[in-house]
Amino acid sequence: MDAVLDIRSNLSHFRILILGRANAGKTTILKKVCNSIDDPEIYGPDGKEIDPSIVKESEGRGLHDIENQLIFKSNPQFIFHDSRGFESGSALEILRVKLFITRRAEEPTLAEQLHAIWYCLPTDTDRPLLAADQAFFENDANNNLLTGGVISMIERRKRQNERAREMLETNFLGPLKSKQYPPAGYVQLDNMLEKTSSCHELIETTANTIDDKALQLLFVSVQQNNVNVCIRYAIRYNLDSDTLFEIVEETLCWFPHVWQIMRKRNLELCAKIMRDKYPNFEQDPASPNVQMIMAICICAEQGFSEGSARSQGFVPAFENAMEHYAGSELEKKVMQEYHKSSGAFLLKVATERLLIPSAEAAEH
Ligand SMILES: Nc1nc2c(ncn2[C@@H]2O[C@H](COP(=O)(O)OP(=O)(O)O)[C@@H](O)[C@H]2O)c(=O)[nH]1
Ligand SMILES: [Mg+2]
Repeated sequence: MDAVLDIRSNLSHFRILILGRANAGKTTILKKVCNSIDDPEIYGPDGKEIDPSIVKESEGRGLHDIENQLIFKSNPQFIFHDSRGFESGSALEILRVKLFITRRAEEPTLAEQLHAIWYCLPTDTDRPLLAADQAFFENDANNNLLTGGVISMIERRKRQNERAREMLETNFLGPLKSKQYPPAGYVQLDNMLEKTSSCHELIETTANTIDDKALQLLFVSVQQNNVNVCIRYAIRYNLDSDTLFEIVEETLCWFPHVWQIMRKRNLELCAKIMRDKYPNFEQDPASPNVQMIMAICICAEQGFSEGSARSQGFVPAFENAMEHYAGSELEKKVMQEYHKSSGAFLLKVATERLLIPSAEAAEH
């Protein structure tokens, strides 16, 4: 894990190419992923910021520069490249995307490579897949992406009735699954314009389809949308950790707000807090790691959406949360559930948020 943490430490951004026809809902999805109501800032390939009015003008003329990097202020750790894909079927457009993907795959540093592709297809249409869309999934340049790259297909707008589902299977999923390089994951999105809609599934599916652990860690600890995915990965990779320090490190590293303070000293402080609360854990080789992992996850979760427990405030908030959690009724319930059915329990924990009173509320 140390090597994975080192690689992750040297990466500041997760880079995604989002492809899809004009009005497929790309920008709307990206805003949701980054919890932003504002448009992204645009940077050229040289990293220099570009005046959005210039971009708007060229977009108006149908030009869309895949090389530009889109960054949202609300989550600057994602870099997006946006392309209208193969809408016009124009050979030039297709070539541009292919070249971009190939060139990015050849970049010597992981930071400059593409880490995922989101391919958007609005399926609220009776038009079948375009030949150009199909050709994309035959292209081995996409597969060269594999430094952990993924190709996910996102379908905007849920189709509810039986006939709609049939059409989806016949017109879209069926043909794509039979391609040489079918999408690694597939997500059907709700109406993204609704306040209650979420992109949790997109985050979850993307994380699951990344096969490089350092990139997986990067993605999970950069996204700030789905805390369950952090918990799930913290558990998945941690059940056979040996020492309390290792458990603390390998659990906390999946949480975006904790990543900012992933320094040895802070981790040692957290491990000390745990040692004080669970003095017998390290003495007893039969102690289940899961009790520690759960305690850490539940206490770390607090800060995920609360500014107060971020950065410098994390360790005190963690201590406060642990004060309330260790030995509490909630912990008993968590462990009872675990002993009843460990596999199902882990899934339950990861899908239901087990909250304890927030550190702030507890002070009043
Ligand atoms: N009904 C509905 N409209 C959407 C949805 N997502 C985006 N839109 C609308 O579709 C239009 C195009 O969306 P946009 O995100 O700009 O698409 P882009 O061209 O692919 O970036 C906008 O008017 C959005 O408000 C959705 O899930 N449902
Ligand atoms: Mg757009």
